[in-house]
Amino acid sequence: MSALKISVLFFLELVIQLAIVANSQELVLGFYNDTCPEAENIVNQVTALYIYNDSTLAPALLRLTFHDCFVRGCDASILLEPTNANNATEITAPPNLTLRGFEVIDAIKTKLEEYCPGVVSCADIIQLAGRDAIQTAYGASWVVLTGRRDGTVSLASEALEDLPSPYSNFDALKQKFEAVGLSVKDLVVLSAAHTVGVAHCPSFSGRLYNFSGEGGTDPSLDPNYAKFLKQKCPPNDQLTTVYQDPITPNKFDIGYYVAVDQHEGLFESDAALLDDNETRGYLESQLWTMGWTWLEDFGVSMMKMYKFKVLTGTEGEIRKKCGYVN
Ligand code: HEM
Ligand SMILES: *[C@@H]1O[C@H](CO)[C@@H](O)[C@H](O)[C@H]1NC(C)=O
Ligand SMILES: *[C@@H]1O[C@H](CO)[C@@H](O)[C@H](O)[C@H]1NC(C)=O
Ligand SMILES: *[C@@H]1O[C@H](CO)[C@@H](O)[C@H](O)[C@H]1NC(C)=O
Ligand SMILES: *[C@@H]1O[C@H](CO)[C@@H](O)[C@H](O)[C@H]1NC(C)=O
Ligand SMILES: *[C@@H]1O[C@H](CO)[C@@H](O)[C@H](O)[C@H]1NC(C)=O
Ligand SMILES: CC(=O)N[C@H]1CO[C@H](CO)[C@@H](O)[C@@H]1O
Repeated sequence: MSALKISVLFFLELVIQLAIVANSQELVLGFYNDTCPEAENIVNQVTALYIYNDSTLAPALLRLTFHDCFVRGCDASILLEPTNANNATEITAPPNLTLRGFEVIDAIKTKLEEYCPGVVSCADIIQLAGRDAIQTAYGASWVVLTGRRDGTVSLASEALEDLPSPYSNFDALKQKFEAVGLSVKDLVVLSAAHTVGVAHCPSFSGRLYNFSGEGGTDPSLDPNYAKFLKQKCPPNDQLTTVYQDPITPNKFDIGYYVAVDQHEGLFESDAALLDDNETRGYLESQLWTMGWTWLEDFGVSMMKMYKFKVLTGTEGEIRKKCGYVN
C-alpha cells in the first residue's frame, strides 16, 4: 500500500471517529455551563417552589426518572402526549395512570425557554428535578450528569412491556432490570426509593383479596398489616392511597428495608426482595449497619440508571415543549 493510500485511509478513519464523537458523547457535569449558565439553578428553584407548597410531589418526581429511563432510555419519551387516536404514548399506559408531577416539569421548561430557548432538554430536566425534589424535601442527594437529548417516539406498548409490575416475582424483576443494564444489587438499592411516597389500592389489593388468583390473602404478608391494608382498601377501591414505607413515610431512609424485613413490604415486588439471597443479604446488611452505605449506593445506582440509552450530541432534538415533538 502506498504512503498516500495509507494516509488517506488514516484521514478517513479520523473523520469517522470524529463523526462518532460528535454524534454520541458522554454525559458530563455541568453540560449547560456555557450555553445556559443558570439552567441548573432554575430547575432547582422552580422545583423547590413546588415542593414547599406540596411535598408529596417529591416522590412523584423521583418516580418519573425511573419511568423515563426504563422505556427507550432516558429520553423524556414519558412526557409525550398522544397527538392522534392511533398513537397511544407511554403516559396512556396503565403503569402511568398514577404518575404525577408533570406540571413541575412544564413550569421548569417554560422558565428555561425564557432564559435560553431551545437549549435544555426535557430528559435532563426530569433527572435534575427528580434529584432536586428529593434534596429539597428530604435532604438526600446525588450527582446528576447532563447532556441528554430528547427522543421523538413514545409507545404505550413499550411502557407495558418494559416497566416491572408491582405483582412481579424476583425473576421478573431481575429480568426487567437486566434489560436496562442494571444488576440485582441495583434492584435492591433502587427499590428502596419506595421509602417515600404512596401507592393506590389496585397496586397491591390483589395480595389482599385474590392472591395468585385464588381469592385469598398473600400468606407472606404480616397478618396485622394485611388487616390494616384491608381496612384502608375495601375491594375495588381505586382511589385510596397508602404510604409505601409504613415505618418512616416521610424520611429518605432505610425504613423501607425495615418494613420489607417485617413482611410489611407493600407490593409483591417489594416482598420479593426477601426471596433471593443477594437482595436479602444486602437488605439485612443495611439493617445491621443502620443503612451505612445505602444512600451512597443509591446515588451510584441512579447514575447507572440515568445513563441508559441516552441520546447525545446531534441525536434526537431539544424539545420546545416537553409534551410534544418539535
Ligand atoms: C422494582 C420495581 C418497581 C416496581 C414494580 C414499582 C412499582 C411502583 C408502583 C406500583 C407504585 C405505586 C403507584 C400507585 O399505585 O400510585 C410505585 C410508586 C413509586 N415508585 Fe416504584 N416501582 C419500582 C421501582 C422504582 C424505582 C427504581 C424508583 C425510583 C428510583 C421508584 C420510585 C417510586 C416512587 C418514589 C413512588 C411513589 C410515587 C408517589 O408517591 O407518587 N420505583 N412504584
Ligand atoms: C461546569 O462547571 C463545574 C463547576 O465549576 C465544573 O465542575 C464542570 O466540570 C463544568 N462542566 C463543563 C462541561 O464545563
Ligand atoms: C399547592 O398545592 C395544592 C395541593 O396541595 C394545590 O392544590 C395548589 O394548586 C398548589 N399551588 C401552587 C401554586 O402550586
Ligand atoms: C404518532 O404517530 C405518528 C404517525 O403514526 C408518528 O409519526 C409519530 O412519531 C407518533 N408519535 C409518537 C410520539 O410516537
Ligand atoms: C381472581 O383472579 C382470577 C385469576 O386471575 C380471576 O379469574 C378472578 O376473576 C379474580 N377474582 C376476583 C374477585 O377479582
Ligand atoms: C442461598 O443461601 C442458602 C443458605 O445460605 C443456600 O443454602 C442456598 O443454596 C443459596 N441459594 C442460592 C441460589 O444461592
Ligand atoms: C398522568 C397521565 O397523563 N395519565 C394518563 C394515563 O393514562 C390514562 C388513560 O389510560 C389517561 O387518562 C391519563 O391522563
